[in-house]
Amino acid sequence: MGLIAGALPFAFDLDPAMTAVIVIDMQRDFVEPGGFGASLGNDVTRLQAIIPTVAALIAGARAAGVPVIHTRECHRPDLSDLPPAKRDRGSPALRIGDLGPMGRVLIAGEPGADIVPELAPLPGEIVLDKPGKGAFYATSLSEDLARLGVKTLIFAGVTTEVCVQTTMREANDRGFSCLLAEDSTESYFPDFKAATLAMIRAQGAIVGWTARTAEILDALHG
Ligand code: TIU
Repeated sequence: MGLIAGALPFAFDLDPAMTAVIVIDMQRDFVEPGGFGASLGNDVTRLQAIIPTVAALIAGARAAGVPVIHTRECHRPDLSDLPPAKRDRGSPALRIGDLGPMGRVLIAGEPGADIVPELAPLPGEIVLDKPGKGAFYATSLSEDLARLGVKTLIFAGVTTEVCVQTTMREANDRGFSCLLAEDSTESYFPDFKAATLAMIRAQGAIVGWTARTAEILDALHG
């Protein structure tokens, strides 16, 4: 059991034997120019900057025998899992399913939907394709976590206030203890990231805890 004394809003007990790291949507479509994130008018360089920190978190989890679960926000090529209400938003010039510089935007199997090469899953790691913002909706995540005996989730990935926060809230409602690695997550909007960290740990960890990646790594190996 590793104690993260500096976690907020108060110390967090981490038992690596019951923990998994979940890396949300570190896909080219969100962090590289020409993808979905850029098509929405966002500056993707903010998101690129966390790749080394996320890589360190993943490496530390693997070394500690903690499962790493990767998610990808993407849709089937026939768009059967893309609600019109989702497709009809965003940029009219480059919508989900349209052909962009990295293939069809947010479509499974296209280059843009791939996880960035620096964070590539290892053979045998769970990779979940998810049509929603939350990773529990329309995926096998609940069953996977039950099979692994996981009770605690460490969150990393993008974007903090969209897919990361949605998944944390889903996990919190399902009884998981949730810890967000605050420097392994990023938003296109600094104010939104700060607000998300604050609202997660407000009211006595109403959604979960936050801590820096280095402290989490210490606890994983403590
Ligand atoms: N646009 C934005 O901030 N995020 C997303 O659309 N998806 C995820 O957060 N993965």
